[in-house]
Amino acid sequence: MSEALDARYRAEGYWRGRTLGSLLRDWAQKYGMRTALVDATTRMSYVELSARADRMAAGLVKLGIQRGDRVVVQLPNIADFVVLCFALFRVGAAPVLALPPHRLNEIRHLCQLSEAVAYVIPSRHAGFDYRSLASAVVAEVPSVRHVLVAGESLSDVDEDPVALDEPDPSSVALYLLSGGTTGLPKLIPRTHDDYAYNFRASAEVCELGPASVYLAALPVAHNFPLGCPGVFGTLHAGGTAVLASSPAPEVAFPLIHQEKVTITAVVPPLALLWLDNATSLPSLRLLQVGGAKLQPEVAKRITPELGCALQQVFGMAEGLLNYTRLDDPQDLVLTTQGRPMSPADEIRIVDSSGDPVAPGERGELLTRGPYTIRGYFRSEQPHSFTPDGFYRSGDLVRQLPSGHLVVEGRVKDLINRGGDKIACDEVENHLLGHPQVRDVAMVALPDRILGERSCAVVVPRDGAPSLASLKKLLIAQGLATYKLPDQLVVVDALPLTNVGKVDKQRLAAQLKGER
Ligand code: J2J
Repeated sequence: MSEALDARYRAEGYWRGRTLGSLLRDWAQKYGMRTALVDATTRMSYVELSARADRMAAGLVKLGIQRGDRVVVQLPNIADFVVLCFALFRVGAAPVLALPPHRLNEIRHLCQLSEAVAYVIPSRHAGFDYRSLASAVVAEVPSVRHVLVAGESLSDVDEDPVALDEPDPSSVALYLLSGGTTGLPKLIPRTHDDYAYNFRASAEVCELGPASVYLAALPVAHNFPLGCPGVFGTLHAGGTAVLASSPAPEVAFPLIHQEKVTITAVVPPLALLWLDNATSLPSLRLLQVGGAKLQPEVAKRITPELGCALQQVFGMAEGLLNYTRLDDPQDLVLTTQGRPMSPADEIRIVDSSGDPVAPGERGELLTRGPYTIRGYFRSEQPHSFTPDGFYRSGDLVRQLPSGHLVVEGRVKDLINRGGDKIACDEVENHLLGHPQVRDVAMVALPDRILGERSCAVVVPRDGAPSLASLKKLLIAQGLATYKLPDQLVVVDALPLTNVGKVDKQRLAAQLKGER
């Protein structure tokens, strides 16, 4: 079954048998001294980027990092992130792309699960000391032999290039993190073949070319700014990728002006923030918005107030990408989350028994295709995939006759806090350790800016806990900052379904009045 699909993806040219490291060699040949990458301190041509990746690859090999190894990378938007990724691709070792807000709880898990041999960090970023986090990780995870600090020890990973065997293009190039439905983040193995197609086809949909300047405003470790088309798609097209240290208007807007940025990607709360601080951004042609549902009222403001076209993007690190197209009628751009990127994407929309819904009806989106995974790394997830290899997205959608999808909700127990995904059960498990928490349910409440904010609904024991004490506990447990509840509601009991599980739908409805 899956072999037949693989053969089809190769025969039809989706998978071209090239490694990401060798693609950078092609780009260096083709685009030479054009500017590939810009960050706060560096401007690098394609030739220089490729040369630096070779030197870092040689340095990694000297450290003993080998093909098949995994390295947890937790870097902000700096040029070294990109150099390191390509260095690892050339070695055939895979980066595991952690996000900057992750803390001990997540990083320990990622290092243990991936048996990472190295962990790469900034010294400090956004007021947080990553060195002390790294010390705690090293103390707990024996596989981690090296901690490399950007701007410090990572700069010493620099040797004269050595000849390296090409990795297998069907092997894993990188691991993205799952927004997850349960527990800690799962690792999403993306191969050279599939990820190359992901960013190549995305670049085509967004009509990128050598004149394109892409601003990575979101954390570049995320699939959206990395490969949809993101930094990698921009490099494929011969454009320039600019890395912003923050998406705040006071950082991003001057960069858009100075670098004549033509395209960037944001989550809906950032789109709102940019709109509320709007100035003229004459170079900007396209604003991609995705990661969470964009309300039509906000969508409508983008072109008049920012002067650029809007593209809605409904993507997932597991694969499937839906884009509104640049020539789509305006009502589809404003009110849908786009249609699948690839002619080889297969989608099914099913009811709770797994049967296809009638056309236009709402159901869960299942998908299979040339850049969608068929399983997580080392994780038994029988519920995440169908026997014939479709990924169950957990998203409730309906499809219009044009093929465009409208996201209408979800079946997964997750809070989408302005694009940051919070698996409820993970937070609930930690909160159950609080002495004043008898029972707890995390639910999403509507929020004007975030779309959804997180609410801990607590059945107390020995007097009600404070929100501050819940947050303190989660910080002490090392949870990522975005997982802390925004709000606390104390109740006598949680509503249950007839199988005895917490009825979150009813709970959310009961809390509708909460502000
Ligand atoms: C509603 N929900 C959306 C949208 C994602 C591009 C863009 C986003 C992601 C991403 C990505 C949504 N409207 N426009 O990887 O390459 C929710 C869905 C989906 C989940 C995936 C990309 N866009 N979502 O957000 O892996 O619930 O990827 O299943 O972080 O985000 O989350 P994630």
